[in-house]
Amino acid sequence: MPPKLLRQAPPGPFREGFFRSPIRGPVLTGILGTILLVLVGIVATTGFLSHIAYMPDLPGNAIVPADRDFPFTFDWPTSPSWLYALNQGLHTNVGLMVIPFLLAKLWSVFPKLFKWPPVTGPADAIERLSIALLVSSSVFQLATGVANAQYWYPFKFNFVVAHYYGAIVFVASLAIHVIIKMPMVLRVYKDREWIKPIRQDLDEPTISRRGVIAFAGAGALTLLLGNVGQSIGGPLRKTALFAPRRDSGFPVNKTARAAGITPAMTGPDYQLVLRAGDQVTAFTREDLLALPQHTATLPIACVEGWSTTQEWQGVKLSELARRAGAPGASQVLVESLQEGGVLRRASLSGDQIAADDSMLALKVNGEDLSPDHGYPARVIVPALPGVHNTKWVGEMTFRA
Ligand SMILES: Nc1nc2c(c(=O)[nH]1)N[C@H]1C(S)=C(S)[C@@H](COP(=O)(O)O)O[C@H]1N2
Ligand SMILES: [Mo]
Repeated sequence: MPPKLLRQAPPGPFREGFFRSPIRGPVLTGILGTILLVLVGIVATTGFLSHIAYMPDLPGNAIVPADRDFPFTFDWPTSPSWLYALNQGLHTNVGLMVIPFLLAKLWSVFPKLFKWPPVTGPADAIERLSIALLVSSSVFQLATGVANAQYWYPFKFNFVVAHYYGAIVFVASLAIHVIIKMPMVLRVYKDREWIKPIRQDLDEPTISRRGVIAFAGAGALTLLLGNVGQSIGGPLRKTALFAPRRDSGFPVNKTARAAGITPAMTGPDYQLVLRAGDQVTAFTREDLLALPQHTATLPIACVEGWSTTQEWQGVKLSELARRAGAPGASQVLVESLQEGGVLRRASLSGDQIAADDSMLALKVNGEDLSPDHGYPARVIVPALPGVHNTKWVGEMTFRA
């Protein structure tokens, strides 16, 4: 028996019958939960795959390298070239589609927030705690994801670190939730009796259950149509009304000015320094242009979900490895002339160096790279996240 104080619910939303809609209940919540489970399954899978493909040297991570050491490289495949664009297109677009369904589901269970007494025992307390974690981590993941894709950084923490650990909390609390609720959801699909309202004294419905699901579905479709153009790129980018910088066919992630790249750094004195063991080799841009040139049409696919496909021309990374004195190199650390920022360097695995189309691009669409797109030279590798396409490359350190 709970203490006397807890037996009588306080007035307002804590009293049964306060919420009047008869369509709330296990059926609506169960169906919305099933839809969300499928969508969130895609978002979580592609999210962790993206993290594997990116493998940043996270601060506070065990793989953080000593100065000039290599961040951990993962041997993410290099073909098909659109692999990462597809992965991240799914992650960001399906992630957006989650929002209306999550809102509908939260509406469907809202009265439970005012359950009285608030906890009935230890098992109930653990379940409610896991739901609190699930709701807050879902909101956190969606809010930080959308903010990042919109180039809006209202938060002070590092996005990649926060979004990654947020995902772990989310998946763990989701697993607990699914295990606890699965029997109820299965019953929804088996037992049609549940369709009847649980209480008879509520108001007449103003919308059907199907109506709620269709309404959330229409919201999801609207978000999808307003964003997917930037994932596909090309002329479709213009249809992406919700996406930032949709007017540019060839978006710029960070301008040369924002990265602190001055004309003096990229002028006649520019040199690309290649290192392999004790060997140091330097190339001017003229020297690089005199090497065998390779041309390939490849996308840049940003973690933020946009992609753009262009025709690149430059020197194959395998050729540079040979010139550096490390033919068949197993890793390379690429460093930008840019002085600060986590994106100033990236590392590539042996297969990624060896891939036929991997290159240090000097030109795009037949013209010199523009300062914002990485002049004098930038990395372009197939199938990898945009973060590996380091701009304004100053040094490459090969490991045999
Ligand atoms: N030095 C440097 N290289 C960089 C970046 C950066 O901030 N600094 N951004 C990366 C990211 S996140 C992407 S998506 C691509 C974008 O290339 P673009 O600006 O030419 O479209 O460049 C990559 N190369
Ligand atoms: Mo990016």
